[in-house]
Amino acid sequence: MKPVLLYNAVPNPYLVGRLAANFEIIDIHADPLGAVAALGSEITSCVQIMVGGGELGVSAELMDKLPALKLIANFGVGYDKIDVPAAKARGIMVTNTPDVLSAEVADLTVALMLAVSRRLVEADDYVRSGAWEQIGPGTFPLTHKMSGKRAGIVGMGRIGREIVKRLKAFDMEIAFYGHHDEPGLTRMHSLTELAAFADFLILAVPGRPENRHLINAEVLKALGPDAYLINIARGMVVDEEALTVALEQGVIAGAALDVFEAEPKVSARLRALKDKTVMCPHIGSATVETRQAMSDLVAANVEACRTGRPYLTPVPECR
Ligand code: 8YV
Repeated sequence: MKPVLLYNAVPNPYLVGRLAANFEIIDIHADPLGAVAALGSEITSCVQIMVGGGELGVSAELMDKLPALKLIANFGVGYDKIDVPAAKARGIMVTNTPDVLSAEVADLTVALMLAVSRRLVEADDYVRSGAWEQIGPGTFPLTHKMSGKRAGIVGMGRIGREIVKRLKAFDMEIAFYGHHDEPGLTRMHSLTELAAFADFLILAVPGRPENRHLINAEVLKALGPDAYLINIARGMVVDEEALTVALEQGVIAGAALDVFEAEPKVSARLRALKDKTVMCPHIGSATVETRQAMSDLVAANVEACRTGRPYLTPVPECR
């Protein structure tokens, strides 16, 4: 059987099971370059396919060690850690998993908005710790309403549109910042304008270099002391130091974050802000159902490579 290299920690047992039917699976995620060097040229010279999740990528250096590489199949929609220009230059296809996870990530966005504005995590702790019983009924602080408020969405792609569908059910007034007009939605011309409008500023842009630190001290100031930042995109979109300062100083009301600049590392200062933040360990697409749909799409792209049929979901740069 031909080898498939997994460049990320086993992304999904179901996917690995599917791949194992046709390939020998070699997991190199712990030390990709070292592992490839240890494999020996009789194996590396016939590796055509690599599979991995969005957390770890594939460098040009790694691609150089695999002369027969044809496909890098990313288990996720975001492929910011893969050196796509290097892949293109070598004629290597990169595929991702768009669409199948958009609804899931939008669901988590709504959950985070409610969690941070209604302080659900603290409320849970209030009951669980016995504080409610000790201090008495009606003692948990009043929180803030989400329905009818204003949502500003940064990025209006597939996930942004799914978020819009859901927020309409909450009677929210919605505006966005993005490259193109969107029928029926107000498009703001600057991020600070969107931030000043929003009670909830939601990040749904890809982790491209031009999006690094889009959310900085100035944007956070414009967002203001009654508003929340929600990040389900990529950690690098936010200047996390500026966000930490803004939260510490009450420049914004709170933040709900599924992604972080140096994940899985999160600074102790940010973690300490329990009354202003809700945090998740990058779980936007992480349900059994959605991870299975993502796995099926990765497996279909791998199968296309194996059988020479057209790829299902090449990333835009490789189309
Ligand atoms: C995953 C993601 O966490 O799709 C993405 O861009 O960030 C996620 O779905 C990741 O790719 C799974 O390893």
